[in-house]
Amino acid sequence: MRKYLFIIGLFLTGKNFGQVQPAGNVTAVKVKGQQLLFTMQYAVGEVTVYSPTVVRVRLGEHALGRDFSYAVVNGPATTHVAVNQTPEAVTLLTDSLKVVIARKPFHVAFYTLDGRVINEDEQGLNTSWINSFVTTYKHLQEGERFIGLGEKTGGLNKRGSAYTNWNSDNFGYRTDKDPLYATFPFYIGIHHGLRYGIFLDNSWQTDFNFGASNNRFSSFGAHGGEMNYYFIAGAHVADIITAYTGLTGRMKMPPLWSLGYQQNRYSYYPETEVMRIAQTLREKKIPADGITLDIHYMDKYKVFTWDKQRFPDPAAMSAKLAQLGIKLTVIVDPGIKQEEGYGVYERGKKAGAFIKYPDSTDYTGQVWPGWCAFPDFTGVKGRAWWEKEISKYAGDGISGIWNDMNEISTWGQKMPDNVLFNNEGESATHLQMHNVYALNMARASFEGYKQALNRRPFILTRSGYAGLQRYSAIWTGDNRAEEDHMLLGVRLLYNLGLAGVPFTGMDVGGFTGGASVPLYVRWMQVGSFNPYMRNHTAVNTKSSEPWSYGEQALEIVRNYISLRYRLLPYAYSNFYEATQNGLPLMRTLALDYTDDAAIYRSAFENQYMYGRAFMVAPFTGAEGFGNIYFPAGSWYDLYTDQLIKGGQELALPLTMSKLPVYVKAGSIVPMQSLVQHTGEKPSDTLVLHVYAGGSGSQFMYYEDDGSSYNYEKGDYYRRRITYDPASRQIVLGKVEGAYVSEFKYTKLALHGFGEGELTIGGKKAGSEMEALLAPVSKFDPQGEANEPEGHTIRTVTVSNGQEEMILKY
Ligand code: NBV
Repeated sequence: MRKYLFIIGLFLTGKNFGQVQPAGNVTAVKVKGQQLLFTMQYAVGEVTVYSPTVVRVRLGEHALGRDFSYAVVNGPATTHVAVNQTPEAVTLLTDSLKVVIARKPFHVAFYTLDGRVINEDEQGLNTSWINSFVTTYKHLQEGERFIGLGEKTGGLNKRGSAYTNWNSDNFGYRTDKDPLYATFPFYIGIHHGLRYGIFLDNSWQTDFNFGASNNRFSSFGAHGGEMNYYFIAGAHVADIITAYTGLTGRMKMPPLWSLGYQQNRYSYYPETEVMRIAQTLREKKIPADGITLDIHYMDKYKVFTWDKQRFPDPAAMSAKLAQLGIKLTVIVDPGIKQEEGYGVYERGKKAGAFIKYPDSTDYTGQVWPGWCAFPDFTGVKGRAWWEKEISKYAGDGISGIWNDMNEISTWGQKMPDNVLFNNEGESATHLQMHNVYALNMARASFEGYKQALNRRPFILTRSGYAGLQRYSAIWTGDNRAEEDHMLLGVRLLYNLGLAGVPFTGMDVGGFTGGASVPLYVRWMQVGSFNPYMRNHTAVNTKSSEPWSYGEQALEIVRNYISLRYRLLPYAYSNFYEATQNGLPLMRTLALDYTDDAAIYRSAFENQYMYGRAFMVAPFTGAEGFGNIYFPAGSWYDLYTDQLIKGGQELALPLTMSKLPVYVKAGSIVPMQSLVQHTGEKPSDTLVLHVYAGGSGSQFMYYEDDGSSYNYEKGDYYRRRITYDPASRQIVLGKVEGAYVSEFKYTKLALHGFGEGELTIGGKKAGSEMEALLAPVSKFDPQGEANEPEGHTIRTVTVSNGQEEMILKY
């Protein structure tokens, strides 16, 4: 029937259905190695195999343009592809996929090698254009779920929702707001035990529809440019993220200090106030590594200047803070005040660094400093000028750059469509460049500041686009100090993780408004299990430093930030993993328990994994009980070691002093002694917690100097730790890399291993019994109930050598 309608449509309109223009039938196919070139009645296209699991589909209505992307940095790898042509279809066979491209009309379907449909165009709709808008429609599979899409509100499962990507400033946004600040046009579909990713690499406004219109199709499209998507197959969600970051790149090792606690407010000034905050952190024994200066540090909000009344000698202040182990991050905005005599502006003007109207006058918009010009980060000239200007902060002792307002946000003015951007030499309008502006600002800040510092800079951005992880961490902007925001924040961060961005955070405590004491405490607890932890609040709000909510809150918050510091070896190793395979620290349960329906329920969708070992169940306030879902396997209560069987939901008592955190049986967790900042040396013993059970696990333990790029030349310390219950052994693998570990000893802390004989390297080993996990037993200041009496773990301490070491039990 549909076929007939199509033919009638063609007949009536010549070639299209009213205004809807399909690609039509394939009229010619050319095979070029791993690539197929298609000519269709009303379009042209390419289908390119990037790897056995990654296939790119590119379609243009008339011709294909320059093949350029700000997101994708790696091209196709040479791989084996068999092509088979029949009058009906062209089939591509890779080592993992079968791709069938039907000719009449052009229709793409992806299959497993045993013939199961993973994803296919919706028959009759396929890909079509309405003027310059292009959309691809995909058949909605029975029970299909959708996850990902980066910084998006809503639940874990996005089925039934539609989203738009257009980077937007969102002061105090609602928890259902769309779009937010950043664009990651990459999602993962899940059905019948299969999963796949689709990355629509198109910088124009893009729209995604996950069955929000009906039960027939999902769709994705753009307001201009080409249909240009990557289909990624994978047995596990993790494989898909790895393949996606294989295309868009991975983060580099962050400076170790940036994993510490960071204290913000809009704004700390003058210098005496900054010093007071730093000193109070130390006096109150709140471990911390950073303070951030918001816009009031500048002279009348002019970027790259200091208000000399408030901060007479920034370098001297940085040096004093360094003595206390505190690093400074400063905010920068893209708006450059148009003012004669302001060197930054004048040099930018001379360099031709600003975005312009077609008549070559600078585009101007009003923001903090008044009327401003805006750098063109999408071209070499603009970036080079910015990189040079930003380098001046190195002399002021600044360690981090915080990129704000880069959507671009101005005071209520709409940026006109006809503003032109360099676009790497091929001028393009605002409509095409809007969503990639911030990515390129982060890029210029990263590249400029990396060079200026000659060590790892900390870069933070509010807005961005796919590939951002190569340059920057991201935070989720101006949230509100409300319960739903804390929970939404968790989902935003794990969604960003699914989009290949591992270094993520939110304004812990809430930006607008003021949190209740219980919410504040909960938020700081959850924040301690976020990749990037900074407390921030707006101007004219209640103070939000850990001592602002009373003694009891202070004590609990101190405990959790301290725990974060003890877990630094675990977090740092997890960041290393992100540099290798793109996997995030903060993981939705859908990453490992993809087909378990319970994890998608609204009651449980905020639970997440922090690395492979910890499951965090966030609660917002003073509830006495909470429902927690335990996925397959077994789980240890972090505080009591009580073992809980997976595959069930439990109503458990909650106490304010403890965030529900569970350790997956079989996990390996390295910890260090408590330090007040990352510049302070921990004790010489690394404690390696191993939790009996499951099928065991592997953990790549990683160390380096925490600040330079020498690790790229082999100056790291890496050791694979394997716990294998089948052979009843724990193996500390041979050490790799030239770096010497900070730790002389490893103390194995064995949870749930019983009391049988232990041998190390074949020799009987003495072990000690410790009441609970030492640091954690002191963890609960109130010594509240539910700590089982007499619970013990066994510890064995070994000297760290270079060679493999086997512990048998
Ligand atoms: O620079 C001030 C704020 C900053 O504190 C906040 O974190 C950003 O998201 N900034 C927005 C400017 C606008 C605030 C209303």
